[in-house]
Amino acid sequence: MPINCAPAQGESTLAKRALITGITGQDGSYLAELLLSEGYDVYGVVRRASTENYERIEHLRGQITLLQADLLDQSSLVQAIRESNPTELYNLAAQSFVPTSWAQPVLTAEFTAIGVTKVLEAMRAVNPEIRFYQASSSEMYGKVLEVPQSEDTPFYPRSPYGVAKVYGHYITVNYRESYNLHASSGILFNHESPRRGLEFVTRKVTDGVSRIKLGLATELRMGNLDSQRDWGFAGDYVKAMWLMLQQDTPDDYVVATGETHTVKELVQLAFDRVGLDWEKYVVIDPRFIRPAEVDLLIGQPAKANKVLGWVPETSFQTLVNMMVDADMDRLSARK
Ligand code: NDP
Ligand code: GDR
Repeated sequence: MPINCAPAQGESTLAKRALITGITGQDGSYLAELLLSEGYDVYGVVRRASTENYERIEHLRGQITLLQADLLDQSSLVQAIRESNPTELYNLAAQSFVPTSWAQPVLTAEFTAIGVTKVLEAMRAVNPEIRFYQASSSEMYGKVLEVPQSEDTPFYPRSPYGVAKVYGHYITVNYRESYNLHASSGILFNHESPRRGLEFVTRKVTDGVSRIKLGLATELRMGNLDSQRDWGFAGDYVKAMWLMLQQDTPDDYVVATGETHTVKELVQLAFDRVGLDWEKYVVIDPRFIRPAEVDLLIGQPAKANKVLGWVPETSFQTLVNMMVDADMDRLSARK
């Protein structure tokens, strides 16, 4: 049953309708905004919780329809697909935090790996003509076998999360080849925003810096400052997801900026933004060091540039400034 209904719209076979799993997450919220602006009827899968967790989509509540389902419950997925009758299905739901994948490896495999098969099977049962997007990840490259990483670089995942994403990627490729589905896999490198979860490194840093600046904290405890990531802005990256499903032919694409930065550079830039010296506040805490690290990620987005016409629009510096400013505003308002 729908939890809230968008204003009544004329039913038309031509209407573009999208179903998003993971709509309450960072990417789901930006994708919902994009699809609404493109004239779609937008539906989102939410899972039942004792308290609602719709902060990122609160501003869209009157314009989207939320349906209760869970990645692990096949019949609920079938029902959500039947009710929304989508032309496009974006599978963004996952257990997405890498450290949790060591603490909860089985759950991560069930959500992030098997969950993809459940969504694909549900989609096939209801309507195999639906165009499907799978949220694959640069974590699949792990201990990288090539620099930079492209669609042809072999995978070597370094966490239970990375392993689960490799499964999700290949089951998408396999269903495309086995059943001739319009199923595409976006191999997205790290992308961030003011809506990023607080446990991920960018948001942890921008939130931590803001707390220190405002006198709400005295230190920032961090893990490995040497790892390198190719960081972009989530608002730019959801456009690539949508573009993949507008192509005549389904395919796999790397989505990245083609630049890499260390965690230390991220920390420096964020502290610089509020005029503080990071070395006075950052403490290395072994609790945040991972059992196996992904040292260097840098993507080669040439195919997405060429075929999709997609280019990232937000620089690393702009991204960090945007996130620090948003956290400063949020925390100042609470003081
Ligand atoms: P988030 O962690 O912000 O969001 C994850 C979403 O999945 C939430 O809406 C969550 O719901 C939902 N979810 C989790 N488990 C289930 C379940 N069992 N049933 C239904 N829904 C569930 O992730 P992002 O938005 O950052 O990422 C989106 C996707 O892209 C994920 O698959 C992630 O692994 C992948 N990805 C992300 C990258 C990034 O840098 N952000 C890069 C590459 C890939 P709830 O709110 O209820 O917890
Ligand atoms: P990642 O993102 O593991 O790349 O996965 P995260 O921001 O958690 O870590 C990036 C790098 O920062 C180092 N690091 C720390 N990380 C966290 N979270 N907390 C710390 O205190 C800290 N100190 C240093 C990490 O060791 C790592 O090297 C993200 C997720 O969004 C995945 O879902 C997605 O698939 C990949 O990006 C692409």
